[in-house]
Amino acid sequence: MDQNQLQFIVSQFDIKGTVTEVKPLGNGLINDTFKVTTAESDCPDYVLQRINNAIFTDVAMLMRNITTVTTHIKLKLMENGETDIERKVLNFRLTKETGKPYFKTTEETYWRIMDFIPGAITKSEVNPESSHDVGIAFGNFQAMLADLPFELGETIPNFHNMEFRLSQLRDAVKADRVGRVAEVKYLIDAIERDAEEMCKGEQLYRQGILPKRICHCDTKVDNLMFEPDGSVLCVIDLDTVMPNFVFSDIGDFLRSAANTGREDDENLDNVNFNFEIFAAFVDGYLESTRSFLLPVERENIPYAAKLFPYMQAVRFLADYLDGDRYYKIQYPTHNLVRTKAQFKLYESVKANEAKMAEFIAKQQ
Ligand code: GN1
Ligand code: MG
Repeated sequence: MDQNQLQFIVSQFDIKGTVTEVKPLGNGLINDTFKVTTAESDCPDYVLQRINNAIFTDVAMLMRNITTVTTHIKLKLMENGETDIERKVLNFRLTKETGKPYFKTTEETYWRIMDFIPGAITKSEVNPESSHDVGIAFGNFQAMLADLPFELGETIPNFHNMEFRLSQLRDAVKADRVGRVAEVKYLIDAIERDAEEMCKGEQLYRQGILPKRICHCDTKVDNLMFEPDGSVLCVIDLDTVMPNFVFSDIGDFLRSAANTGREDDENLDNVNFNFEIFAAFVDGYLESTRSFLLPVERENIPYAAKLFPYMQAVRFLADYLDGDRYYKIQYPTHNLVRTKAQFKLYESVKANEAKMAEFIAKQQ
């Protein structure tokens, strides 16, 4: 995509200032993100994103969800007397012509623009102190959305449904599109051994014991903005905000934050569960969710911690077997390397299960 095309797209939106540059930003695996710089010091810079509409097929619904959520959060922050609200919730710009929060090009690509939060930073790691703050922040995020008076759509149906993710893997195994099944048989077997147990969330839901609440559903560390002093500002990447089990937000954060290695670490010795990060996060999360969290949700936090590396291993492996059509990859075995790293993390979390349960039982 060249500068002229990008600048043309930017010019469709109602923004202030003269655009001087549009350049790639961040490392998301799904959407393409750009930083839009403006010349004037009193005009904000912006973040331009191409929405991956192969994955998010209903862009109008997706943007309606996001607008509903950000408007509600803005209101809550105001009610709570917060200052600096424009740094604590994303602000989307509308198009000049249609007043919609997204622009569709003649080639049917979809774009949106939000204000860049000046001075804010992202991180790929957290320490126990910031993990505690993040626990509070995600708990608050769920608490603020607990009384949302509108229903949100599922932007990706069955997104964190473990039974569905396993069925996708089984389909990929059956189809064996690119002839990779034999090579990873041992991984498939290891996944299948724990499959029934890992579908506990769906089982509890069907029994009417476990509720769905509005969750972020992509709470990895990269999707948080921090002040340079380390305090948490807000969550970004709201495409997957939808009704789900609270496990989603707990589990996906720990999957990224409490991993001593990288999501795609080739050296599995680097990959282990960091209990200290877990403890700090859970302590913060329990503090800010006191008003609504049920015992069944609280008791299953260790399950949530296990579920997400397990689910991510299933998703990466399914994509590997499917010929790498979902996640962006940097080299041919990238999805396999990611699978192994996530499965190793899963095993390490599993080894900490009793310790996690004991910690939670002791919390106020
Ligand atoms: C994707 O878009 P990004 O990179 O924040 C994915 C998440 C995965 C994550 C793995 C819509 O998130 O579910 O956990 O990659 N998002 C979607 O890093 O599938
Ligand atoms: Mg992201």
